[in-house]
Amino acid sequence: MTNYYHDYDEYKLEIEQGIEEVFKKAKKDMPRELYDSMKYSVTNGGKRIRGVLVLATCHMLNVDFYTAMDFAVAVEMVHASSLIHDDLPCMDDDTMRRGKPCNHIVFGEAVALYAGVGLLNFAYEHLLLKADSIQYTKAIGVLARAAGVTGIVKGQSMDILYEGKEIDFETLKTIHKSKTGALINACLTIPATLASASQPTMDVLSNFGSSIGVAFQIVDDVLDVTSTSSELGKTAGKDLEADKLTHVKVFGVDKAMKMAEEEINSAISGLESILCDSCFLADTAKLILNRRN
Ligand code: GRG
Repeated sequence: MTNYYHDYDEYKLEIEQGIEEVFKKAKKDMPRELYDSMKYSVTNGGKRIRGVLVLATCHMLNVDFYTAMDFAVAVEMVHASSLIHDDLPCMDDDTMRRGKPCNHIVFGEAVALYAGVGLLNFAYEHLLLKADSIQYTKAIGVLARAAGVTGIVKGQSMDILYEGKEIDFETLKTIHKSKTGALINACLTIPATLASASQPTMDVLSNFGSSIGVAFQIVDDVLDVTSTSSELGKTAGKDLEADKLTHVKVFGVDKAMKMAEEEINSAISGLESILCDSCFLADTAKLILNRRN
């Protein structure tokens, strides 16, 4: 795993440099406060696991590095935009994210709302202005679908609509699959689309993405009750306080972790059938299971 952590940190650094470059170019065209607010949320830390998955999968499938970077940066912008909106008083109503005050605490609710919308649109603008092939354009569609009304927006709206109501476990799984899993899944299928991968490879990567997406959310539920706010960088115990239906509420911590482990094992074993060096992806799956924040 030593090489793995080194490679992960290299990818992370590249993404952070990529974000800085994109923002440097855009600075003169935006109102100062909007720029500061957008940049605050996309550069204020985070594990960059989505961007890293995009870069590593593109590398594995021999996708050109600059194209991979365009998408890694865009995916992190979409993710940051969803976090800004998730923390708003009308949503999760949080005050802390990545160990720092949430966007709306620093810039106010109205600016945070613009920053979230701005980042989302900026991500697509950044990609669409460079789209020079069918694969590139299709991959933008994959991202838009993951972020949109059958992906993150679907999951979050169901989450809000069903708050305080009795829901069954299947509905919970749909919420998680959409809210958290869709973007993680896209981090695997975007590279496969860019590489015009064969259908079997696309399926393996998509299944891998779905399984690690489910595991990611289960571990998130577990960490909400087992970690402290300072470890998490956000308020711990929020699900319990809101009496939210989670894997932990239904199954308890141990069984929930066992379920996450099963998803990770299934994700890793699925990789065996593709003819590429997928060690990095397998190690990332293990990282998701063992993460502490
Ligand atoms: C603007 C696309 C868009 C959607 C708005 C508010 C909302 C609708 C969706 C919220 C989606 C959301 C935040 C789901 C939770 C996903 C999740 C577990 C996030 C935490 O990801 P980490 O741990 O965070 O990778 P870091 O900070 O490391 O990047």
